[in-house]
Amino acid sequence: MGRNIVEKIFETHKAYGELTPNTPVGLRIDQVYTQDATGTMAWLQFEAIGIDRVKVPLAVSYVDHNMIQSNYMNPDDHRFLQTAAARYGAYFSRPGNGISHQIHLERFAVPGKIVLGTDSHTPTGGGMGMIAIGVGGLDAATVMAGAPYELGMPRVVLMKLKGRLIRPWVTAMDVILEILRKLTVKGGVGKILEYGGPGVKDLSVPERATITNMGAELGATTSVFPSDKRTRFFLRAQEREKDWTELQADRDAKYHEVIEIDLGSVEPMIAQPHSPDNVVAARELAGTRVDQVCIGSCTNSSYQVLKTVASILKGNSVADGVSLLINPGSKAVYEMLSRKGLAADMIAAGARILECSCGPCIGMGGAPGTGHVSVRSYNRNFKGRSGNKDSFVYLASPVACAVFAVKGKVVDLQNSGLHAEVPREPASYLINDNMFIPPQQNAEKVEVIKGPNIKEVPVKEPLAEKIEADVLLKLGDNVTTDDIMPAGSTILPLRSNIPAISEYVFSHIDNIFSKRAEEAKSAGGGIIVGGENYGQGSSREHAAIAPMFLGIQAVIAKSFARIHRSNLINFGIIPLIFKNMEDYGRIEKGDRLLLHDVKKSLTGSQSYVIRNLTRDYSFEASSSLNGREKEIILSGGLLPNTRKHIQKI
Ligand code: MIC
Ligand code: SF4
Repeated sequence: MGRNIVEKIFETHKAYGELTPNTPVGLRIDQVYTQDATGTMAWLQFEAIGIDRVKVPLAVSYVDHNMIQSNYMNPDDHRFLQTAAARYGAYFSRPGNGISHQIHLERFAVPGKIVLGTDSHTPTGGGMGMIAIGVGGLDAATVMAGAPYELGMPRVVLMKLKGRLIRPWVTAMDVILEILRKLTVKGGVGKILEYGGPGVKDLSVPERATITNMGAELGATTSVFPSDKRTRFFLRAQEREKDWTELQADRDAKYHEVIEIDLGSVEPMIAQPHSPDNVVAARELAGTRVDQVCIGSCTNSSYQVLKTVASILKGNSVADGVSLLINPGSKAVYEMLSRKGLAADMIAAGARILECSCGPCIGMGGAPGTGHVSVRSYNRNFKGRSGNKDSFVYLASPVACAVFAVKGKVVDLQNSGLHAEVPREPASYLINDNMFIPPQQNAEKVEVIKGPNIKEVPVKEPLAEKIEADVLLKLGDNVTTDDIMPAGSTILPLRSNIPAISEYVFSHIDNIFSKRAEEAKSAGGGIIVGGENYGQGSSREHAAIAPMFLGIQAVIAKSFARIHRSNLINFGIIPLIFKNMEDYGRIEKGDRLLLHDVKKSLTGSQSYVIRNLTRDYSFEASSSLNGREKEIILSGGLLPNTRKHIQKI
């Protein structure tokens, strides 16, 4: 029987399990990478597991998020990550090299391999024909310690492309925005999107990577393209042709679902505040005033697309009311733009060029002003993520962003009167790996240096038989990890210090939440109630560790996003699902809930009877933990559980 690409890669990496949807499958992993904002925890956890050297063939530690050095915390973390990489056998990508996903695609991604990254946009590597999955730091640490990676087998959807993009005005970003419009932020949950069809050959590897990167916003486990002539072309241009292998689905491959997209009918799109799936055609918003424009990030930083941006800016000026920020995704791309005089065209137009890092995408500088409209070629526009919850963030292609920056407003691109060069993929890239420090040999003597802001990883007390606690917060659908554990330049530097960062849990929603949770601790802790897709967005495990630290005992929701669900389990919090969705409506903030026989229910039917003591009724919730997940919860989390297994070896 014919196989699709996902099956082909999973079969060659299978450690145990079956490729049947929803059943657990263990995979042997080829590559793991971390970024600084999640990486400090991941490496502290790796250290706590007690293994001497990483056991995967390739590990890379990137620094790209926490780049503003307004005090000692971020540079201390950078030094910690550098020394940990040297001590434990990982490459270290120095600050300045660029954004993990962009550089990994350029220098390390290999068709047919499996990579895990401690960041939800790791699927960028899917553009290279690899299975690239975002995970929490502790999952990455256990895999680096030698364990297989286990996940519930996703369903595979064929995204069948036909036709060609109408360049230069329509880009890969518009394709993924159109897909988000169709499928929504929940549309990919439990699925891998496999791209195929005749339209694939119209897209270069960087264009494919834009699409797979932002597949994260669909909630998909990952997205993957075939590896073909265009993949070979990109690898040759990166002087890595030896890494190329062809990878295609068989003609008679089977899929759980097929979605067709005609590239020729895609037009310039825009996502409106405050969700990446709130998408309309850009021309529908023509005339909307723009105050800020940001171009770059891990989604849209290829040389070819930034070259097109430069061609639009050349000889023009950024409009009076607009501030244009550009954060190129990699040093290599930035250097090429500079050497070809294209960065000069951007600067001349009035662009503020930022360093090669995440920057404004995660509120690390570049926050918009009050009531301001910011249009960004990034992937997320959740409320407050920019650093200002009183601003309005839209998402559009880099080409659209450049036009809006010059015009000072949203316009119909085709009739803007501006010229844009049709993008052409370069046949050779500038290669200079001087910002990578390769793994060190004889590393036993390397001292791992920890600054005063780096604190131990807390561990939960073992699961109790009874949970009696107050509902501290009741939330709606699609709560993001940015809502749970906000980022931004003040909070991000606290990523290595759980007691300190815990003070900011849910702070954008309820600024005394952490105080209330601390107070509730002595009365049994707290419970959070959520709607559908709870915990969508990033992979930050801080959205689980910090609530755990504040005494949150359980989250009851209608459904959970994949990475956040794993993170909750990894830190000993049971993700409970309402059996009857109407029961969601009956609970109020402040209600006191009682769960009896928690362990018995967990090891038995996974059905829990919950008594609402305040309103005097009972309802049922369930958990859908597999054998391994149950064991993790019973041990008080993945860290104690992994230690137990390692001691047995
Ligand atoms: C994001 O885009 O939200 C982040 C910041 O890159 C996160 C990781 C983090 O919170 O450190 C992600 O996407 O996983
Ligand atoms: Fe960085 Fe933004 Fe990409 Fe996250 S989405 S990795 S913050 S550039």
